[in-house]
Amino acid sequence: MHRPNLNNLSPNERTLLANLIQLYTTPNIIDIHGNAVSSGIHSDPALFLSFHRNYIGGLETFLLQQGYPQWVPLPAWNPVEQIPQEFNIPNTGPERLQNLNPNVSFSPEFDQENLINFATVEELGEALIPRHNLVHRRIGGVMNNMRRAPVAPIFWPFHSFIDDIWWDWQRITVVVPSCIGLSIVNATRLLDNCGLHIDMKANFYTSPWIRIKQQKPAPLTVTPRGTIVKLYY
Ligand SMILES: [Cu+2]
Repeated sequence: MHRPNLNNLSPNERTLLANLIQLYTTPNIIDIHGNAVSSGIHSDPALFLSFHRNYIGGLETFLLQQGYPQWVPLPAWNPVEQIPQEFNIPNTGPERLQNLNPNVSFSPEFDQENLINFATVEELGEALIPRHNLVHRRIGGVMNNMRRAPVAPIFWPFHSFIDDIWWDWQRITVVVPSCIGLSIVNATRLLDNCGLHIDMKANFYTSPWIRIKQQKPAPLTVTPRGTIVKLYY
């Protein structure tokens, strides 16, 4: 996790952050989400992640402009914890939040050490969407209105939390580049740059200029950083 926990901020800080979020969420900003929902982003796993990252990015730009770099990246709220009182917004009217304690855990499936079980960003997004939907439903009120959910300030730190899971996954995995046709020396350099290693033993007595014919894992496979790639020539 690289985003600070919303619940570790002081109550005053949370009040200020919630106010800034409300200042940012003009009808135009809400419409961006509404239109994205209409065009189906919640059923496209990869787009679901990238859309919300950009959407949060808009708020982060705003926070920087307003002079609050300490909240970039935006703090995250883990829905296994209570929604803090300062984020109980709206708390009146038909759109008010119904439940501050949705009590939805993303553990252990989405713990760092298990993220490697998701072979592609689509798999990760697909697994995240239903759990994410459950949080929206359990909070209720405007959070259960997919088009208008960003009206609730807690929407933003909640999506920060989801985004952090994706970020972790991106950090521990890498797409294996193709070394086919490269010399051993250039392949080593390329793999090094991606945080991958080369099986040296296989190539120890060979000229470093021999060209690679085959590799394992195959090009474009998602694999943990630090994986040893075997090259054949
Ligand atoms: Cu959402």
